[in-house]
Amino acid sequence: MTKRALITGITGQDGAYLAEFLLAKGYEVHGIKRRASSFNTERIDHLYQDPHEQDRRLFLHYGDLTDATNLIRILQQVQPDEVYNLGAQSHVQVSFETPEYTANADGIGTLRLLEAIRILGLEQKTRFYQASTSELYGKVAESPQTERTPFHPRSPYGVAKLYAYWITVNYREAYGMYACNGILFNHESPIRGETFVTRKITRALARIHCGLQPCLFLGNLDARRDWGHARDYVEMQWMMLQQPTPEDYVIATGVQHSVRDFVERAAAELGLQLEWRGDGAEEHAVVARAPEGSQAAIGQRVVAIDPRYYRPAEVETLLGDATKAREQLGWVPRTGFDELVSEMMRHDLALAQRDLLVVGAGYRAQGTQD
Ligand code: NDP
Ligand code: GDR
Repeated sequence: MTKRALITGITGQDGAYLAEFLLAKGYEVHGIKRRASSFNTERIDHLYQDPHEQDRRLFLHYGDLTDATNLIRILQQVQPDEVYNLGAQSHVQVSFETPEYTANADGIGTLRLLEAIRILGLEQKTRFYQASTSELYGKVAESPQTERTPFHPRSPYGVAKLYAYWITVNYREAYGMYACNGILFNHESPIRGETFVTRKITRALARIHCGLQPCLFLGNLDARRDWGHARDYVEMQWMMLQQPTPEDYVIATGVQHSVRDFVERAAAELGLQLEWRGDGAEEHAVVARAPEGSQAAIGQRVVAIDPRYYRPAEVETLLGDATKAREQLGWVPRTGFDELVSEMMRHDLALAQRDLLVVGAGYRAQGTQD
């Protein structure tokens, strides 16, 4: 029997990798996409099948986590074996500006999905994955963080996800549902949203190298994260739903780097050597060495601080201990930090080179707003 999966957030980074992974496993994949005034399916366009094709295995439904009736109707139609709740307003800084919407989509949205499963009597059939996050730890109580580390979220996003975490646990305990939380640490890729710090760095440095942009503005360079590759992490989302009993798992690499490290490593990929000067809000990096052909000039100030990117409350450091996932799910992170940065940098260099051609032909290149 072909298994059927429903993915909320299929148009996002993880949704795209997960859809590809499940299709390769032979699943029929249904995804919820939001109505937008412009195309928002770029990440899954390579998987798209024309509705007139025979033996179609990818289906998209219009919907939103803030619309309960819509979710009930989609679940009733699809009758999924597995639901992956990846949909969310996922940007931490933006959540300070849209706290109520973030709570609605990320927190209550999770409740709506769980209730839809219950209302339709699918509790025994449908397995549920909740995209929980290392942001739950926030102001960390211990390091590294495990499934037993207490939570102290530091943003409206983290607080909304805290509700989603506990309501998932509660439905498991109250109704015997197969529902679990993947507490995933930061994971990135060439299709990471352009305003998350890693992608912002690789895009901007590639553009600086090509002469398309003079400088990259960042906030807290000292923030430390445990960065892995999204492609590796979605496999664990699936794995969590294939176990005999539902449990919650930390997924992380166990290696930590600062934002500054990420900048240096990404610049090195382009052959650029940076030199840091000043401190605090005055800290900046200039080019100390550049390869032939680079448009970045020696001495050019290419990284600077813009306090606009400081957060009202910051998560300074996160480092995961994924021992449980390693022992029970066979988790091994395949992609290390250097390889991750290198893959993202190569991808964004190719995009910048394409933009250079576009600009050379007299057209405007892609936006750089963050
Ligand atoms: P993205 O921001 O790339 O994708 C989020 C997805 O959610 C998009 O498809 C977006 O649609 C959709 N979405 C946003 N709001 C709604 C809504 N109201 N109703 C329905 N769909 C909505 O996130 P990622 O792929 O990086 O992350 C996937 C999930 O994992 C998120 O829940 C995130 O919070 C969580 N997470 C992510 C981590 C990471 O490091 N990437 C780490 C830990 C947890 P659209 O394309 O239209 O905007
Ligand atoms: P995060 O990711 O908040 O960890 O949430 P992000 O890449 O946005 O920030 C990481 C750290 O970098 C610092 N930083 C900046 N961040 C952004 N976006 N832009 C900047 O200019 C900048 N300068 C410094 C931040 O202050 C922060 O400390 C991500 C999201 O995917 C969440 O959905 C997910 O739950 C967590 O990862 C795990």
